[in-house]
Amino acid sequence: MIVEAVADSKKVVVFALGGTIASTPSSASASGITPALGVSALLASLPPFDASIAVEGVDFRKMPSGDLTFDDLVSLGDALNAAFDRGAHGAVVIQGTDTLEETAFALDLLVAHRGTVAVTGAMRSSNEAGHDGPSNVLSAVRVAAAETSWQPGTVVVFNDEIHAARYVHKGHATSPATFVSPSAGPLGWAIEGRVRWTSRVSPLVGVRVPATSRPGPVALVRCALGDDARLIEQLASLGYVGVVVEAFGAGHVPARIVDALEALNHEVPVVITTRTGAGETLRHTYGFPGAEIDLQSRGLTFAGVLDGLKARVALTVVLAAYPDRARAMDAFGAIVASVTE
Ligand code: DAS
Repeated sequence: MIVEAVADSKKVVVFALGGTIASTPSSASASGITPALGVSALLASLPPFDASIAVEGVDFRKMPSGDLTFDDLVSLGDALNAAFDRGAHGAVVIQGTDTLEETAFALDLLVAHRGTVAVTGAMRSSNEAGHDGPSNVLSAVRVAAAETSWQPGTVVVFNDEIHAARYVHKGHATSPATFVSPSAGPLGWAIEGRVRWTSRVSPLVGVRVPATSRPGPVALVRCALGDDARLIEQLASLGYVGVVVEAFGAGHVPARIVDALEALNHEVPVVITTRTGAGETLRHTYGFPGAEIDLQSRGLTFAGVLDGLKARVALTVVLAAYPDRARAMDAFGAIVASVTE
């Protein structure tokens, strides 16, 4: 479906996946809203805008974002790469906000940086007062169409702000200002039809997952006061292909679980990140058992500035891309380095 096309226009391909933005009250017999609207309805809700932007819509999925899988994201990455091959200037992904920060980072890794991919959605559905869908989509289209002297890669455009996929976090259960970047702040904003960048991020190292590869399950475990090792000890036998541990502070775990983590790392890669939600893991400050120096000396991998969700996305993708563990972990290290640069 093509919404607008004028000579010399910039093509922006818009993929719709469902979410609150696409949700409407279901039948009289059921209660609550469910994803129902396709891309045509979402684009039809926009006011007339820049004639220089030609928008092409694709119905990709129609589901709550919690039902998306890594297989969906690999397919979406392939579809986005194909759209850029066909000459798209930029792309927009519209989906539910619940897993949007994970989708955005996965696409940042999976889509070759030839144009901006702007991911957006809404916190209020079209039957609610203050529906934020149309303004978010319009801003996302403008960000995707914007001329830049650098490659922003995948960004999240929400509530007028632009966030880097590597830093963005859904920080509120219901607020339209839910997306924040606690470590770095937004990259800029979109207002009055203008896109303003106030900072940049370095290009990410990309990953290509072969169509024949099915991403395996990676566990995400959070350390909590008084934890013992009983969960850690079960993870390999449960079939997980990798584990991400959200550790205390700058990358610390209770001394009593260190041996179990080291043993688990002999079975599958174990990545340590911080549960704090901002900042990065340390490398050479704390010397007690279970702190970063101890854990690194036992072979565990540190995620730097990637939070638990982002580290899990990166680990899932590299393990799907490279059957050889050493090669996969080299790729993981390269991603961490490119994010932390
Ligand atoms: N929480 C909803 C949303 O914000 C549902 C979802 O993520 O699909 O879109």
